[in-house]
Amino acid sequence: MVNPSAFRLPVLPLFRYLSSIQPPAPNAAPARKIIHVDMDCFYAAVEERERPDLRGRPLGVGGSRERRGVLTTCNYEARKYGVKSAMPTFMALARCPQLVIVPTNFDLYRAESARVRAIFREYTPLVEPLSLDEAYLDVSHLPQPATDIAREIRDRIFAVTGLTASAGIAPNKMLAKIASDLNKPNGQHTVKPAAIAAFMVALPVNRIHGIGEVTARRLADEIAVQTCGQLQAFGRDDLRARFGKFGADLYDRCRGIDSRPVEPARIRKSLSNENTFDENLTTLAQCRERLAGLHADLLTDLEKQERIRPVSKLFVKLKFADFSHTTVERGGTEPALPAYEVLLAEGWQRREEKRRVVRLLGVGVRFQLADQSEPETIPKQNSHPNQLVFGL
Ligand code: TTP
Ligand code: MG
Repeated sequence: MVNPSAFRLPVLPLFRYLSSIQPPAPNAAPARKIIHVDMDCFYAAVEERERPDLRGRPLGVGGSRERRGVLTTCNYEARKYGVKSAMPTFMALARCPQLVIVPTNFDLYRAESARVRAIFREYTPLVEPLSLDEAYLDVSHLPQPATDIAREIRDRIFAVTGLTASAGIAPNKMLAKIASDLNKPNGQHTVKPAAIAAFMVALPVNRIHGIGEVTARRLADEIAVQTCGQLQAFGRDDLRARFGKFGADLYDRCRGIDSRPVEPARIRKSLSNENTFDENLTTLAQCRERLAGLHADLLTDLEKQERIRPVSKLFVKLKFADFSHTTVERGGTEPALPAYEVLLAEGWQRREEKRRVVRLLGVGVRFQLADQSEPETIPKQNSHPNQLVFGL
């Protein structure tokens, strides 16, 4: 005989459960869909494509041993021997004597990078390049799952360039970038919103962008933290007290929270360095002396920020004591000091009266705009207030 009470619904627990389910807040922001694409051993892959005879052999791209060169990157064959980016070539050859070294060809890498970016823009205007071989894409507005979009983009890149790329797909930039490394080369990984908590628990803290060796060591030594899960035990104020403003960011990052928008690049058209002097400069000799210092800083900035952008023009700017100013500009690809001295002398001639002493000097370069299809202004970030949460 079956006991009828065995079939009774557990009404009260069910009621409690149902009333505990919160309807979505009407203004809750929808989950974003961010893709981070990173080309595989980019420069080396381009070189390998150009020289099929090198395929399958360990390959490094960079300066030769004789010229005390350094590798920019190497292919995956070479990585098996412990060869790495930024390694001095002599050291790379010590680890892998059969390593083939080819010099860099930035024109070619730039051209390939432009073709890849053009593919990205077929999908979204919200493309934020991080370097020639890496970019974030915001595809929140597209109805397809971002995982499928990423696969399609990687297939398109391969069809157009013959190069492979890896991708990370997630609701924010930090997670997408971490994820793009997980199935490298020629793979992808998706972190769905529901999987973030579990994903973060075991993640080593040094995977968070901004945590370098020094911070990682401090976290280990000072608070015995190695994983994001362990870091979650610390309050925001505590982390801020220990690590400053970055500490507050850490509180969010170790939970997988990152609200930074994808910011399409504003293409820098020029780079310059100028200074207003405490005391006006009254002779050309004084100006030349100051020019040399400004020029040295310009070269440093160029090296750091725009190492591979081709220069098309050089200019010198002078502002006079009456606040009028003039710019002398010439076509040129080499920002060398003598060229700037010529421009300065010409600008100096433009003083109309002897009283017009110089209060500001500037030196700069204008860049060739290689990819004219690049947007020059930042398109407004789309918001999608009525959008449902689409699957990643
Ligand atoms: P990465 O994406 O860091 O490296 P990669 O594309 O060669 O390899 P991976 O498959 O791991 O992504 O850098 C992109 C390109 O930037 C790389 O091909 C060469 C260049 N680069 C340098 O010039 N110096 C460097 O120290 C690094 C790390 C890269
Ligand atoms: Mg890469």
